[in-house]
Amino acid sequence: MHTTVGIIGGGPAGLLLARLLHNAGIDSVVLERRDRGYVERRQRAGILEQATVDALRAAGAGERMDREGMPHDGIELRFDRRSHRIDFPALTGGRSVMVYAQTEVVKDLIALQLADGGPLLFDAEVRGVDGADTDRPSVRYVHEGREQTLTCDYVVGCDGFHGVAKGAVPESVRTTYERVYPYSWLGILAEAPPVYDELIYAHSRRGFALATMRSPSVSRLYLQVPGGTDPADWSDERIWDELDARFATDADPGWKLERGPVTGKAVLPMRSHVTEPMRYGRMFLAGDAAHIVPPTGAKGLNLAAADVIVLARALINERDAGSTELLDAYSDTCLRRVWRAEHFSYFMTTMLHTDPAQSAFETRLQLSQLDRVAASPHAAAELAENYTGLPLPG
Ligand code: RFL
Ligand code: PHB
Repeated sequence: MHTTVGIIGGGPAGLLLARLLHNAGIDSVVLERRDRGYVERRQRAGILEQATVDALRAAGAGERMDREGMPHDGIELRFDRRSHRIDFPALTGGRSVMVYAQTEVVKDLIALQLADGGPLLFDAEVRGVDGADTDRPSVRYVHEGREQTLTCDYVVGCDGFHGVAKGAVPESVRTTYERVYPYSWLGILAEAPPVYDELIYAHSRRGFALATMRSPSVSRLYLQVPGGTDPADWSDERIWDELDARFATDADPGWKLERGPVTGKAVLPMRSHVTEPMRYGRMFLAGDAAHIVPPTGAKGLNLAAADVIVLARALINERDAGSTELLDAYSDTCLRRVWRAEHFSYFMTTMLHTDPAQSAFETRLQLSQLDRVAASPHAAAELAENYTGLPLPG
């Protein structure tokens, strides 16, 4: 089989790239290791930046998002038993975000691709990329029990942090930057209406907590826990009690989360990681395959979308104008945004979590930083601009 763009991975990056290329009349094949049900149910991110929302709409994938997504104009910060709201549109000249889960974005993109797009193969595990630095790269994969080869004009590794594409870049040209945090998140999904219509990020001596949502009747909640925590050690009651303790605020002393059946529970490690460059010959890396951020800044999914928007434009430009200028600039263009998001995610994470080894001095610095965000419109605007996301280049 031959295609113009061979896409490894059917997560948000691979699926959105396939859609953007299809809309421009460029053919692609998406190879996804897992089955459709698994990919559609995998609980992950929930916040779409303005630019991601705009891009999904422009790609013709925004219809259900506009019907069911929940536009949010701010977040609440809780610290030192106080509450402070960050008003996004007021601080950023009108920008906001949309709460619409990654599972739903993925379902919408899969449905479109299967309806009228190029091949999207599930249960197709890629084993390796050959000849990435030649004119005719190829992808080796196993599908229906047989090893097969897809030859391509370009290969795009959208295969996430544990994918194989990165491994096709020789060590001698690859640099990685990494930080692993000494804590994890315990995330739950609960059949309980969110008590409040915005997200709440809480800093407390007991550790970080986040209240977010999936719909008007389903809450998503996170607690900072020690790395290596077994979710089985946390009974539902212990989780709810701990969440209430971390969100406690003197602004509303009787405030409690509404409880309901817990339908999912998982521990997520926290990591920052960047692989540079994001291109080797005719192979490009996009999304988590090239970079990971801790989820405190809600940037992972949005960075994945931004990468493939930049890449689709570059591939279309190469076809239409015969110029590789944008493809040549791809890695640098993306990495500028990636490093901004890396910094913001690190900033949010270290400001809001309690490192088990941190001193009382460091706790006072965190509270001072939170106080600054609450007191200064300049500091709040810096947070709001990063959270709602910078405009895409060009
Ligand atoms: P994905 O979504 O990981 O998709 C990669 C896809 O590639 C497939 N794959 C392969 N396919 C074929 N052959 C192979 N050899 C393959 N190896 C892998 C995988 O099955 C998968 O379908 O990457 P993508 O598209 O770059 O999208 C990035 C986002 O998914 C990610 O940044 C965010 O979800 C990060 N993230 C979160 N971000 C947030 O902002 N808020 C969150 O609450 C949040 N929770 C999470 C997360 C990431 C998690 N991971 C990756 C462990 C929770 C988890 C568990
Ligand atoms: C989520 O809705 O799962 C979510 C929202 C914001 C974050 C992380 C996760 O910072």
